[in-house]
Amino acid sequence: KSKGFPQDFLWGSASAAYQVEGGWDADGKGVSNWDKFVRIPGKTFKATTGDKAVDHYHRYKEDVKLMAEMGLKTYRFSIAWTRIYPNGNGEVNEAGLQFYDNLINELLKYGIEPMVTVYHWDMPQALEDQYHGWESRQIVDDYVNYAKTLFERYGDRVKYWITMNEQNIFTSFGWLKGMHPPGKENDMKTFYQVNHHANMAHAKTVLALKEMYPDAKVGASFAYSPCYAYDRKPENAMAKADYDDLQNYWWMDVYAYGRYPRSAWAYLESQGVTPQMEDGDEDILKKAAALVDFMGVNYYQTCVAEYNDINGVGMTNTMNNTGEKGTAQVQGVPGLYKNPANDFLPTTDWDWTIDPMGIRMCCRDITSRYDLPVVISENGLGAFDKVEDGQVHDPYRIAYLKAHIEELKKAIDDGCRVLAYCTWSYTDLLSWLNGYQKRYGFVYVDREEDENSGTLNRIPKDSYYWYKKVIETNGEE
Ligand code: BGP
Repeated sequence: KSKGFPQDFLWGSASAAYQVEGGWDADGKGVSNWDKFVRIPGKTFKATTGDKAVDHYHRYKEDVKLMAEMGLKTYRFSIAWTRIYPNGNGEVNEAGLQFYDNLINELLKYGIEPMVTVYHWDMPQALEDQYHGWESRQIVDDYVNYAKTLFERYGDRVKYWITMNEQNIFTSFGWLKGMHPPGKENDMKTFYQVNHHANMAHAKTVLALKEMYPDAKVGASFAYSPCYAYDRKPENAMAKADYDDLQNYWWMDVYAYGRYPRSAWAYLESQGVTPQMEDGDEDILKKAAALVDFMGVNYYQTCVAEYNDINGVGMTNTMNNTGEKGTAQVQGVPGLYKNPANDFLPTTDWDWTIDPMGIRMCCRDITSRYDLPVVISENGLGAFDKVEDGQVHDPYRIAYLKAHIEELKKAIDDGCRVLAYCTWSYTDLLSWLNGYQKRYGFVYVDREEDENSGTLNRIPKDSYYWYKKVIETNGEE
């Protein structure tokens, strides 16, 4: 018989500041790298911006009320650094601090546990201008200073903290694929240096939090795509091992063990791209790793690894950012691996595989490799939704989430400690590269790509009412 979900399981849903808030210059907010990046022609799909997004900044009360009616146990959201420190450092902006006070208090009023992401990709542009943001070691102190300000202000009410969202994605898209700010391509050397800075920022943030609030719960959120070897050919099994070392353990080992995987490090040495470390860094990484409470996992899909010839495909091949099925191209690292499609799995309109078992594999791997509890900080289906007679019927989303929750339950039966499950997303919101029509929410938002069309009215979808029952029955629905 299944153990089922623990009684105190946190059924949740997630968002990120830039994707929902809007109010991009409201009440003293500074300009972020994304505010700037989306204004570069051709950088994002349909030249959509988050200027207004879904106006959560002004409508948070309405959004939280719907959460309460749904019975949501936790809401994961991120804080915009530029609201707190418009210039990244220096003077703090009280109005920005106040906004998150209000949001947190509104959640607590209804008994919803706030789960706060310190950084979900929106870097103050002032720090890009001052020293190129993540590329400079100076970022570490500014990051920790910003994080401490949050802990001082909200630490009495916020127990769950996520230091950083998907470091693997924002760094690879920013320095290898050219699709996130600062828009660089194939800059391996900087990519690894930036990652070391981010790891130090994460680690020092963990140490600072635990010093101030020893009982707080903290971890980083990692975009985890478990990987299958293409077939039983030994060279493809090796491709999988390379993929895991360089794409998964390269980050998770740092969060959990405080060290880089040895074989990945050796590969970096062979390429002349190892990051520069300072004396004492390893010690700090290790101390933080010992204090981390969970691994945050954003799970969307699995992938396949196949040996990639030295003249093979690279990282800058086209992604499907249009929702036109079948347009994504294979990406890879020459000499190591490439990631072909998996014929055994269905895909979304954006060519992401749909593989519920993958969520169980994430939990299993983290449990056996790190023996850490897991917080599923994102999981969801991006789809084109339609309003019909004032309703949104999204059986495909319900099917997707239901199948993943069933596999999560099996992971718990397998002995994994899973603390929370947050769907992506709560309301519809901006998809960084895909605009507003790739929808993930339980709550539909009437919004077009154009800032000025759409009422921004909220309509709970069928999945909203379904998830309400999931929560009521503690996952038995
Ligand atoms: C994750 C991000 C989210 C969100 C989600 C969906 O990588 O943490 O911010 O955007 O993916 O991705 P997309 O919007 O590309 O469909």
